[in-house]
Amino acid sequence: MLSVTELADFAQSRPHHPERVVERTRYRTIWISDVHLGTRGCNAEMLIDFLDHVDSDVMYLVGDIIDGWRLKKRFYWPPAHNDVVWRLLKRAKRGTRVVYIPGNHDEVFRQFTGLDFGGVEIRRKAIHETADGRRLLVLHGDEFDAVTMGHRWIAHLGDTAYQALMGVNRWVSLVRRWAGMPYWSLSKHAKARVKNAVAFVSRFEEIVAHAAGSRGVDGVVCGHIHTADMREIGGVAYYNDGDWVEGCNALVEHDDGRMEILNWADVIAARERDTVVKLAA
Ligand SMILES: [Mn+2]
Repeated sequence: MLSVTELADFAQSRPHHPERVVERTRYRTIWISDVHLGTRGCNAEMLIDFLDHVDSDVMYLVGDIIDGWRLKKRFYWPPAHNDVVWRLLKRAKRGTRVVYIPGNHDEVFRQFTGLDFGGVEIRRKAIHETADGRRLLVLHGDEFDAVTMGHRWIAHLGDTAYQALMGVNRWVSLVRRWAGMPYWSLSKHAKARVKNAVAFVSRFEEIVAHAAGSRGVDGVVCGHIHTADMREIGGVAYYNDGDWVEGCNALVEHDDGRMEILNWADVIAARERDTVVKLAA
């Protein structure tokens, strides 16, 4: 478990899972959000694998990185979750510009807006300029909950139902891993089939894109709804960087400004297939 002295002594501390020494794929920008450290649903090992394989000039942490709501109810902090924090701080130390935009689950950090901690800039929102000169508004997305869902208690109610679904999801993942099957998210597939969930997602996307358009930017990057997506909505580029509970996604910008959504479970599966082929050859 992470102690305060350990965090203060971060420069000397070592991660539980050592960093892999592999050539990292470099991007201009990386966005991740909805990691939900401090919950059992968080796929910290997959995120560690991601962080060890990629690099970027700028990295945006688009909220819900740590789940303060869950931690308050029940303290859960395995070494892998510590290792994620360690890697994020290490990146900032190595020269990546890290911008942390707290979400609703880690809103406790919003009071530090404008401050820099260990090279991590804490902001309420940001404007990112792409290599091809487009201006993107970066925010978590819970700002629109009042419009999409009514009141905040509904969000909490949703959170409880969501935690229950995540519990089932975790068991499915464990059984699949035990059976040697690749990662697959039950909840992600369930959500895609439930009409209300689909309607909610598209309504959220439209509202966020519309709000961004009225602020005069070319596009918006957000998280919050755990549904990675990139598409044009009413002349505004809408990007959602997904999550690390169900999807294991990141949004990346290439050097020419081209954007891409990475599905890290697929990347790992492809890498493992390659290894098997090489071993067989
Ligand atoms: Mn959120």
